Amino acid sequence: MNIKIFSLFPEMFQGALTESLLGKATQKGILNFEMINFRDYATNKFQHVDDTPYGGGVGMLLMPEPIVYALRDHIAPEDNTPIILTSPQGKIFKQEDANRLAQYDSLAFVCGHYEGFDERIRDYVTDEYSIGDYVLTGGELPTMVMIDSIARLIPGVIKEQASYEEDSFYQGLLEYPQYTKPRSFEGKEVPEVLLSGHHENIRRWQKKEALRRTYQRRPDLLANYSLSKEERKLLDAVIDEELQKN
Ligand code: 4H4
Repeated sequence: MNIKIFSLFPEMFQGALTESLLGKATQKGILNFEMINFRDYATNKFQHVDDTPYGGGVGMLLMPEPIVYALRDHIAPEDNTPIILTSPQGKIFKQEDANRLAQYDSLAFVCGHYEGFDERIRDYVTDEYSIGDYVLTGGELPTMVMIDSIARLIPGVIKEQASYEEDSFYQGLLEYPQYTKPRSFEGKEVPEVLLSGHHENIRRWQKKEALRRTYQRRPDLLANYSLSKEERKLLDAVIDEELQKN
């Protein structure tokens, strides 16, 4: 996958895209990142890319020319590459969006910045996403977050493709509690069932505990989750147990 990133601060991506799994995937040729600084497309001699808002108001807005000219210079009109703008006004980015975007051969990200951008820029992008209901100083971190969640779905980026298929949000529930060595840590024991070697009992325990965790922490996910007969029975047992605790 080729990923073009349009940002005023390309050096911010050093590390996030060059280290660990994404760095290794780049070395293997699975991922390719292109950094484009749209300040290079500013139309004034001072290379300004933002200006004050018409109608007054505090802060500065990114002007349309630098971004639009940079997009036009790097993405052909007939290209079906998704052009993704990051901003607090975007659709909340979810796993299903990562799953969809991971299917493309190329993606482009426009990092919003300062206090916002000229509305006309929205006519030149295909998607607008927010990573959450809070305001950041720039769109670079949201772009890194989205790229990370998308790239890990591309074959060869993470070792075990199956591992993401068991991911929390990939299946619509939160992950069950996981344990590794030692068996006993400061008096805290690994659940016996996980040491039993009885795979069916382990599978059922993991499913029940995923339902419990989702019930406790994210009832909204449960509301959208289609329960199998077994899961319905396990969830009923979880609810009974939780009600008895309180
Ligand atoms: C844009 C800040 C608009 C404030 C920005 C406004 C996010 C986010 C983000 C830099 C940009 C901010 N981007 N998810 N959350 N004045 N980007 O906060 O319209 O409120 O993706 S404003």
